[in-house]
Amino acid sequence: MASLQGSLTARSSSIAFKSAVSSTQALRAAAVSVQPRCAAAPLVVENGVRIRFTRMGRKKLPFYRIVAVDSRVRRDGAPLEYLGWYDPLKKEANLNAPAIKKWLSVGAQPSDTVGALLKKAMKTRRPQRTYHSVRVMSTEAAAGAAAAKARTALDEMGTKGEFARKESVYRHWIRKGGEFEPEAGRYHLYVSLACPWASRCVAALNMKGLTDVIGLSVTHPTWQRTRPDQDEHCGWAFAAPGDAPLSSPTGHGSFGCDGCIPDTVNGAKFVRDLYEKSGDTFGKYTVPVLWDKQKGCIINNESSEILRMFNSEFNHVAANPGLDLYPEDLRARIDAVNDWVYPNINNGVYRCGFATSQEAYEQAFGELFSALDKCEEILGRQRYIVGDRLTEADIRLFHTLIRFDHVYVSYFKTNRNFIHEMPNLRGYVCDLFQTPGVAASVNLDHIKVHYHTSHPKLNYYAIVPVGGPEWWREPHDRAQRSAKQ
Ligand SMILES: N[C@@H](CCC(=O)N[C@@H](CS)C(=O)NCC(=O)O)C(=O)O
Repeated sequence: MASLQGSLTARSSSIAFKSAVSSTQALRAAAVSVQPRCAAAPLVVENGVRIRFTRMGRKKLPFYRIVAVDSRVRRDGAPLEYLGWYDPLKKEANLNAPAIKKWLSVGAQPSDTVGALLKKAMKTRRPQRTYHSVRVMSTEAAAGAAAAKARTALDEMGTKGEFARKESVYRHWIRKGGEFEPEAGRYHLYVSLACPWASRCVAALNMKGLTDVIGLSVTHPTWQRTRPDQDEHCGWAFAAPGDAPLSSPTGHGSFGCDGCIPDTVNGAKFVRDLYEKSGDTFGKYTVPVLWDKQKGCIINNESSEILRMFNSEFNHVAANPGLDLYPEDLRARIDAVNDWVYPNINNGVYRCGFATSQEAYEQAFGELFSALDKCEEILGRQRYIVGDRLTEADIRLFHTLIRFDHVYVSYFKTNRNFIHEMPNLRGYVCDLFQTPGVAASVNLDHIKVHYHTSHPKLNYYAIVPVGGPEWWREPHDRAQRSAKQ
């Protein structure tokens, strides 16, 4: 059933699955009959459990989580278990098949829409099977199967050796009058300062003056085995300054805990614990994570959305509410810049570094440097990437550029040239680094240590290159740059 996971085609149809899921009595009988064989974790027939979508995402950008809920509790009550997601725009789904099977086997009823999706998944991956013929797993076995699949970004490969990053799963929006109110003290941000996506959120947190209002935890930069007794997963671990240094997942090196901030909200040891607490047992377990202390769950793990919420939703409690990183009059231009900077630069460096074929790497490399050349040209004319005002597009671009010379050039093989050799980009990085709030979102040690010590496939011995000077601390003349647009 692990094969349920993956892309779905829109067209498939099958009556075999339909007949199976609609026959509740048969399922209940199957569940009951299987109980004696599941002594370690007996299955209980649940009444009133439904498997349905909950809508996430933003206006015109629907995105659904698939959840098991107790239909007798409030519609917005916490789900019994989080079972996957469905992106209707991309027609992609990710299903925790063992967990879904577990619920179906004890009589949970899928909604029509979820039923149709499951039918498509069955048709796409196992056309010869009906649901009845699938072996029912115990809860324990299902958890084990899910854990064995726990993934990291390095597993997200297309068929031609290209890195294909998956969508973030948690997409709730904080807004006044909504389910998630923008209250001081209610939310907590979990990050790694090595991660460019998470660091953009930290920059926004600092720049908007939200550090007294939204809590922060910072992971150790070196991934650790998170469940060494269960599976091979390696991921983010929490530590406190002064804790014993950690080694790489292969036991190499010794990396201190300076700059880490432990989790005082949930007492989690790993970021994975936070996802599991939110009912998500099949990864990947990424940062940033925005946590709602009131509801006790993850509400958003998509950095571009967290950044925007920090920008616009907390102004009544922000120390710097006047700063607008996504001003109305520039939105179309900011979106247009993000549209080519994200695939070619932010994600482009990963597409170079994680490629497993020469063709995929060269394609990404070409697109990366064309986009950097375009930035260099634009920044010769104007101070910021969208014009004369600093916007979120600059924060997003900056956090890739600051990692470039010390990590990406060698580690991700993006070695046509360094950023410090491109005069406009060099000045631009200095300018942004020296903007209040930004430097505190950069930790070069965490950056260098994370990349070089966390992926044994790419750097087995976890040797961290020494690297050159921190040239972005030097003076620059960007303020004199005219604002021709
Ligand atoms: N789309 C996400 C991407 C976040 C992401 O990929 N974070 C990486 C760190 S740079 C991560 O946590 N990876 C963990 C893993 O791959 O297991 C965002 O922008 O927030």
